Amino acid sequence: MTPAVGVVVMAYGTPARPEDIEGYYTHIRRGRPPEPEQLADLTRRYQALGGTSSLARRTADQVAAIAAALEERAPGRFAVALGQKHAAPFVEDGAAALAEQGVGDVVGLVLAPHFSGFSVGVYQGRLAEAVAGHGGRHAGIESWADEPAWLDFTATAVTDALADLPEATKVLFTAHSLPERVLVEDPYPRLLADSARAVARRAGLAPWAGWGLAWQSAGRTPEPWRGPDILQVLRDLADTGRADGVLVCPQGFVTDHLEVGYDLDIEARGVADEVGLAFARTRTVDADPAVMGALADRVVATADAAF
Ligand code: FEC
Repeated sequence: MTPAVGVVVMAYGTPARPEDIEGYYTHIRRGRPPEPEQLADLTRRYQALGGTSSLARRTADQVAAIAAALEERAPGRFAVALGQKHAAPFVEDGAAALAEQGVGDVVGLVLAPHFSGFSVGVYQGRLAEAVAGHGGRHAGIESWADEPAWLDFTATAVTDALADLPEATKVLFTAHSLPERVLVEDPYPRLLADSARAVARRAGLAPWAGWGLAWQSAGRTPEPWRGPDILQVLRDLADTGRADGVLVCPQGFVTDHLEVGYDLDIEARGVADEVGLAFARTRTVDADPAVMGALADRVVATADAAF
């Protein structure tokens, strides 16, 4: 029996081997190869994680967990494929794999909670075009940052981590920065503020004194990127003398990868050490069964409404 509905679970992608870093970086730069210094800098960051990122394995675990949850909810109804933004299998490969199985109706789910036209919008746009090219229909899940299971998971991660930190610890919710020019009328900053507020409320954090928002991993381009950057926030916080520690909650990411394992665990921790703040960051969701199950529920609801 052919499954009735396809699901392309979409993720960023990572170089499989160190020798793939240049091609990957070129893809991120829309076909422009990086300068030698840029390539050396990125290679150095991957080396700090052991040569490559664990993102591929972690994404595979998430896809398997979502597929298993869908099978439990509706045996035989869904066929699941992986589609990545910057590494094979690409979003278009995921759509093609489903078309080959004869599946025409496709739900797109991005493994990033908050919608931005520049991130989730691009994934869904590419998938919609690919599915249409195979004569199928596409329905995209835009944002799942209000998902109670994910908010609960994140709040518990915050309270667990706070238990080992000084009483005067500030929680900083971070997400990937984007260029200011793409944020005009984009819901991304509002969605991030909303989910941070919801997590803070669940975790019982004091309004504003106990938590704040920061941005991370801004691109290395001259144009303005949304701030304040986490590294600056750490320095400013230390200057005020109002906190003894900081807990970073990378709410914009669902797993440990370069932007978490390097930009936070190495770079931000280094700045915190330098300015004398205790530092920790919350665990990421990875393949947490409750959250993966909730995402499967969203897929089912989207398919029921669209097809
Ligand atoms: O672990 C890994 O190997 C990959 C980690 C990784 C994730 C990720 C997520 C997001 N990015 C977003 C936006 C941008 C914009 C640019 C950009 C550039 C890079 C580079 C690397 C990289 N990103 Fe990424 N991103 C990850 C990795 N990202 C490597 C290139 C070198 C560097 O700047 O460090 C700038 C592109 C341009 O030049 O136009 C913009 C956003 C997310 C979160 C949503 C998502 O996961 O899709 C937004 C993971």
